[in-house]
Amino acid sequence: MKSLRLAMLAVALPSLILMNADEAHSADANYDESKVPHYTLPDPLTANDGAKITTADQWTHKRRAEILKLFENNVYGQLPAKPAGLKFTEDAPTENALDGKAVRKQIAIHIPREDGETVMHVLMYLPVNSKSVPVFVAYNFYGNHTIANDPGILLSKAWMMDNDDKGVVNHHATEESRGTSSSRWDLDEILKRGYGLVTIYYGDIEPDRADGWKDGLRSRIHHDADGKPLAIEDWSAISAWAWGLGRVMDYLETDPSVNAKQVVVMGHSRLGKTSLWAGATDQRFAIVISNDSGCGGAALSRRAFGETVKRINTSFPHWFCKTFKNYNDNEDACPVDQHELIALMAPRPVYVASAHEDQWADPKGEFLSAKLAGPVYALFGEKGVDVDEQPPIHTPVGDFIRYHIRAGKHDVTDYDWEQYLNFADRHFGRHH
Ligand code: GTR
Repeated sequence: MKSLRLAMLAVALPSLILMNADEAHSADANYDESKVPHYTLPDPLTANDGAKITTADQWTHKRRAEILKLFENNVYGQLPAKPAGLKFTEDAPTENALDGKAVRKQIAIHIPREDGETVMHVLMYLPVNSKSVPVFVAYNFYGNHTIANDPGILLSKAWMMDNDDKGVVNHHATEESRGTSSSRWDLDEILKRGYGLVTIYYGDIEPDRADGWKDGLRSRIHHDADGKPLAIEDWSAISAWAWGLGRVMDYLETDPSVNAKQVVVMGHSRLGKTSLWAGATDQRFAIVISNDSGCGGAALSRRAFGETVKRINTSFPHWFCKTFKNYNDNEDACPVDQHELIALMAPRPVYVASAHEDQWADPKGEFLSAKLAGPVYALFGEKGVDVDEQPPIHTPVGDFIRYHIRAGKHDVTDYDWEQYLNFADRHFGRHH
């Protein structure tokens, strides 16, 4: 009896012990390339009716919409229409900031709902005397006040994940939070190169937790873009966040200091998944950047390397739509894979970046997605990733689709920003 109890305890124990993130990651993830299953990817250039897509026109007018629908129905869910009655107000007076290197603007985007409004608090740093400058738009993880050591940034009042390192106490930011994410935002370089940075806390749209929809926008908008009823699980947190980026774009189109035709949407990790989905659903974004976006982002789901569909749906049931759960341990059944998400950017420039120590995000799967979107870009006469093998670290490859893997961990570094700025310069015809 005693030994039976002990045996039962031993079985139960692993789930009782609190694992740190890396241990939790390795517990049920494959990191062995030889164990990647054999898979066949869906072909972006075969239409639902079996017809071959051979021209840019067929892609634009037929196939693109099919793939977009497949992603809506199977991965991220639907999006509502742009709401009527959006309002933009100043959250704080526009001032010089960062020792005179920038102008700081703080704008509130008021999104009307049936029961009031959702407000997105936008922080912008623009080069001094900006007129029609290109900008990077990116969500941040812990509030605008974390991205720079600037006491003029309004402290976010929104709910956020507890995090000692970020000075978050009882799910709210404190003064200690200021500047705690500044290493991820190479502001000096961005401004020096003549770009603005526009950033928003993603939790303004929906708190990032399984029941965050209750407090977020998703439970307050009840119709999709076609006017059909929209249930909570018919869309997703990622769709809601992506849709929010569209509202930021709506604002940017009204701001003469910004060139709305040169807006780059960028995101890291879960927010990289979000920037890809925003770029796919809103073609006003001129360039799309995925930094270490991994599973449900740039990485091919069918490789099941590192984080898998089952794992992500279990840890983050709110990120994707209801149907995506059908592909737990069943990736082949999904009618799309993530190379087709990259293809939805065509012919706009898209950048996929990986980090060498970020095997959880499957750098090789991210590379393959970037590469395999190439045939769609070829229809437009644009080159994608023109090498067959994943390049060594610090060797960006590709033209309209670009890819790099850098040394180091899951993060955003100055190296990443330097590549993104070079990429934007080249495609916007700017020289440095
Ligand atoms: C991890 C998750 C990844 C990635 C990451 C992040 O826990 O498994 O898919 O999104 O979080 O957003 O930092």
